Amino acid sequence: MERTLVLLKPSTIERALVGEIVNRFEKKGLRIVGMKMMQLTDEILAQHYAHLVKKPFFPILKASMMKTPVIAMCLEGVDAIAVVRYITGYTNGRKADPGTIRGDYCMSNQQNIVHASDSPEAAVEELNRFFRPEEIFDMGDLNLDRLYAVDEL
Ligand code: IDP
Ligand code: MG
Repeated sequence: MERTLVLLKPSTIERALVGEIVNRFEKKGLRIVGMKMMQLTDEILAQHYAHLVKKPFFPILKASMMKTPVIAMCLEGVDAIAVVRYITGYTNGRKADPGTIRGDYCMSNQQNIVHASDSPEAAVEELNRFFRPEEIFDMGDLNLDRLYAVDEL
């Protein structure tokens, strides 16, 4: 069982797509084990997008990520990190496959609806950055027998 971070970006909030995007992850069978609205800051974005701070588009990216609060989610499931990336789709919404969130809901390379952790290491680091331990909940066996075969758990 893995946990991964998803951020619903300001473009999702502004376009009133929160319910639709949350619905996609829920319907897939990923369990929401943490969820909160928060305003991002210069400091947290410099950490979160450390690999991009020197890119010419970083100031625009930062401003777009601070335009409204975001919704941070911790999603849980077998292989959740890879599954969430797959559902999210390619970074640029214009090139993302139809059926993926970015492919279905955006036209932008930057305002691309969601962030999703890209590796097990990133998931641990990012969940620690966005959530306190007590903000992530242990759901135990709830619904697992409906979501998986016994030998998948
Ligand atoms: P990812 O979100 O698919 O993991 P990253 O390369 O980690 O993609 O970039 C993080 C975010 O930075 C993207 O989701 C997008 O919002 C923005 N971004 C990445 N590359 C570009 C670019 O070339 N132009 C503008 N924004 C970009
Ligand atoms: Mg990334």
